[in-house]
Amino acid sequence: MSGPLLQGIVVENHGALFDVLVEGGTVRCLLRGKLKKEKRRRVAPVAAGDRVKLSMLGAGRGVIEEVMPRESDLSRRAAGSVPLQQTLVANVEQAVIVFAAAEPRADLFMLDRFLVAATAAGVGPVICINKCDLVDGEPPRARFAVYRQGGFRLLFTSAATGEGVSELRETLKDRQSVLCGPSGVGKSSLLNAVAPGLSLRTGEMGEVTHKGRHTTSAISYLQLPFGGWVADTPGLRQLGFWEVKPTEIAAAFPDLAPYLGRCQYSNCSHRADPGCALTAAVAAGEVEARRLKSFLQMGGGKQ
Ligand SMILES: Nc1nc2c(ncn2[C@@H]2O[C@H](COP(=O)(O)OP(=O)(O)O)[C@@H](O)[C@H]2O)c(=O)[nH]1
Ligand SMILES: [Mg+2]
Ligand SMILES: [Zn+2]
Repeated sequence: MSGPLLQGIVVENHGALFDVLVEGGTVRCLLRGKLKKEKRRRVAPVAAGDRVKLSMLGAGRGVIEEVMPRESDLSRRAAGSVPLQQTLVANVEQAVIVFAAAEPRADLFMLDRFLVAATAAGVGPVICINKCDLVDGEPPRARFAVYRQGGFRLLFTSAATGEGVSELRETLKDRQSVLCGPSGVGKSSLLNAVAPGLSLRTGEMGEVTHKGRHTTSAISYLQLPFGGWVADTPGLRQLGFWEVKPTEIAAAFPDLAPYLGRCQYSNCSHRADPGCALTAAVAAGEVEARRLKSFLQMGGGKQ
């Protein structure tokens, strides 16, 4: 090792190599061997957003020696038969969950899963419905009303017309965020709209999993010209959970919260049980049947 350790922030991951932004530029780094051994159940001990210490090997090349403790960790279960934790992005405080009003029309069950993942990771969710130019007037707002009533922040945007873009810029300003959601909803287009200098590539296929073939585009952590950082993620078709507890699932369902623990029987399955407070709330029109179904699908009803 030569010289003192430099501090930096991981901005991109290319397989076993990590680009770290330090004062004066980017250093392409390997991991010190001891870091690889530390966490066996992880795909990698370092992810975009991590704050690290590194030593230089030569011009533009270095070795990550140390990873600072994380403030948050948005993880998923990596693809494959062995359960491995894959950190998508570290240290973000906010997740902007992007879905489209149309093309592709938002799958609300998938939106609920993203909300659970963000909430469980301690990352504050903001729901962003993009491509509002493709639908007329109120319908998208009505479709997502349950989320607003539950207390979630909602943005309605169009990268094509600029609708809601200044609101998104305000949301990202001076904060550390991740944009996540399925492929093709306009995440990269929105980032280009808030900060044209980023020049992100759009219209590409994100994560595609065929049998025996798995391509994953890199997650890049970008510095915003108006202050703040944002991670652009490739389309995540599914956010397989990493060890999410039933109480953490419940935290993403504020609309159901007032009824939890109020069923007649403590082992209530919330399906057709007598004295179930949740099914009664659905029957009374106080809770959406679809939200209850989503909650139960994720295993949220378990004691
Ligand atoms: N009509 C319309 N098309 C959009 C909008 N935002 C993105 N697109 C298009 O949707 C496609 C996918 O956009 P992209 O930003 O690559 O999506 P990503 O995969 O979520 O990053 C591209 O062809 C974009 O031009 C929008 O607000 N309205
Ligand atoms: Mg993209
Ligand atoms: Zn019940």
